[in-house]
Amino acid sequence: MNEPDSASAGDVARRLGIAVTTLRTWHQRYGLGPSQHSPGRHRRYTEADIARLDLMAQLTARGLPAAEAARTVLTRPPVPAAPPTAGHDSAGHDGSSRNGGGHDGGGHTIAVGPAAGPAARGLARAAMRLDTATISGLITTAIRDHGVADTWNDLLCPVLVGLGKRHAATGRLIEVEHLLSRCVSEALTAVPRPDDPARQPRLLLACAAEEQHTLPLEALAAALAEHGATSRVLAPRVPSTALTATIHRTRPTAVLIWSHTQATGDPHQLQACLLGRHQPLLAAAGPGWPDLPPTIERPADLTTALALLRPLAR
Ligand code: B12
Repeated sequence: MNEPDSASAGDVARRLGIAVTTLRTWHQRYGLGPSQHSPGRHRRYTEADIARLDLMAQLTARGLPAAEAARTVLTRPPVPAAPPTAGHDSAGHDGSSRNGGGHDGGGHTIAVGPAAGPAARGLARAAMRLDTATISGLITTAIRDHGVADTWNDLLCPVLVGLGKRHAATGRLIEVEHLLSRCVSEALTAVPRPDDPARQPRLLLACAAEEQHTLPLEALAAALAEHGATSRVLAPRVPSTALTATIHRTRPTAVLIWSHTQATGDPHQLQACLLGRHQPLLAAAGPGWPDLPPTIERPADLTTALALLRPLAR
């Protein structure tokens, strides 16, 4: 009989969101295997074994080479295992994973594309495991080391786009999308804002009416803050009347409106922004807008939007 508190390799892989092949590799290379043995049966993982593997998964997700992570794990006293999470992940945590792991239509991973680095692969794996601490740690560290724009472009976008594709292909992973979005939001909000209570922000960043995708605006606001520029952010779902009223009240030098899907990219709300006497620079950002007159700026990415708005922040 199996001990009630022991688990098979498949159980452990599901619980920690890693592949069985990765478990085997860690067992063979680093001795991080199951310790419980009943004669004539496959060996079983105890809670202490699982706790060590959980730590191993977290450390490798944070970018530590597997050999180094294993050394850390093996020198630590045993800790209780984390509660089970629902993630799945067939990418190897030992650095041998294929290209971020997975494919769009199947598998249990988020494909982050060939250009993405190890941090994006680690973030994708942590997201699949619903491992909030690792997700937040990776994003905060990247912002500290590389700044908001590079973190957004090189770490967050590949994972968000890969996640969107997996969701579109399978109809699943809504919980991953929500958890990751929340962690991204929190990390971007934590970027310190310029501290000058006497100066009102001159930039207005808003979501289009009914638009719920807020992260690109949050990234832009954080990137501006990093460069000493403050902005007012209205997000999500800003009705056209609320937007025009805010322009009238705050007289911004520039207004950037985000639409992520055709359903929210109604150009009338842009025209309404220019009806008053105050005429700010108007930018329509995001893939939701149709063709627009050249008087409306169309920044194609975060870096371009930053360059457009920064000079207008004072
Ligand atoms: C996270 C997410 C959500 C979260 C948003 C949370 C939040 N606080 O923002 C939630 C769960 C709320 C959500 C809801 C929905 N979502 Co959604 N979501 C996403 C996801 C995974 C990431 C969004 C994101 O931030 N992208 C940012 C970057 C990564 O997007 P990008 O397209 O690569 O960006 C390009 C440009 O826009 C530009 N760019 C990137 N960043 C920046 C920054 C600036 C400042 C500028 C100027 C440009 C720029 O460069 C990129 C390259 O061209 C996307 C997948 C995706 N590909 O984006 C789906 C996605 C956008 N969602 C989608 C859908 C369908 C929905 C829902 C309708 C689902 C539903 N049935 O309820 C609702 C829409 C609600 C609404 N009315 O707005 C579809 C849209 C399909 C379409 N084209 O119409 C996508 C593409 C997923 C998919 N493949 O199906 N979503």
